[in-house]
Amino acid sequence: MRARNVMTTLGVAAVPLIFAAPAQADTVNFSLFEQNGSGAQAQATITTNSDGSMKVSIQGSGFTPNAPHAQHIHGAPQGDFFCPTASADANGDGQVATEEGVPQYGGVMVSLTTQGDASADSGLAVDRMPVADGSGNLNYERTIPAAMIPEGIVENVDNLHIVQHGLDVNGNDTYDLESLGESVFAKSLGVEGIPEEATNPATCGEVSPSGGVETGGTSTEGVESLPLLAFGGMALAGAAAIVVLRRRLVQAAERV
Ligand SMILES: [Cu+2]
Repeated sequence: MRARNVMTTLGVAAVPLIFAAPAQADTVNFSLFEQNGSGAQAQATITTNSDGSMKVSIQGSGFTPNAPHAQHIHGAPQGDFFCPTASADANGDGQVATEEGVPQYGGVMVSLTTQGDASADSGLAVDRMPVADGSGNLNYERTIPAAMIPEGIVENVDNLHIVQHGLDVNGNDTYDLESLGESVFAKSLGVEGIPEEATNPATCGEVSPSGGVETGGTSTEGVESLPLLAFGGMALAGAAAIVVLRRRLVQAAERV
């Protein structure tokens, strides 16, 4: 039985024990493979610390150069989510868009920002997301404080996965509207004119098979209740948050 199932069985009574004996420092490796033909790939390491913080390191290549790439830890502590397969391409356009991937990869648990807030609320904070260099390499390292990490995440890192967004379908080294048009996801939040290229997943990674950790099943049980918002947290966002989001996305689009 997997560790998280044991925790579920123990239920509420186990909670004081979890707080009394925080997890030891532990390192979990992730292999991120390309999504949507992005040509990008990455290796990631998450080290959970005894103080409840989490160091995340990512080294990737093949990303849209000089462009910000939103990246998140997706899934749920006890959820059975996984990196999307081609079956998630609901409209058959050959791309698993952000909103199409949600039922398989789950919502955002942690936004892998470079500074400041790292909650799901910062899922689209592209001004605080890592930017690939001129050669398309993307390197990221940050220790995320315990206070920014939802309960249950540190103990269940091996059940989660990492998604990086933003790709260049037509190979012109920028996000544009020509190949995929406007982002359906951004538009669903009231943000017009953002390229779909900027929001579609470029990589997704589960725990490396070489790490000897079970990588989870393929059940979609329970996903029906998920909001249709892959970046997570934005379902509850008010009008003010949408305005901020629009500004951030427009700035990002202008920058690239
Ligand atoms: Cu994401």
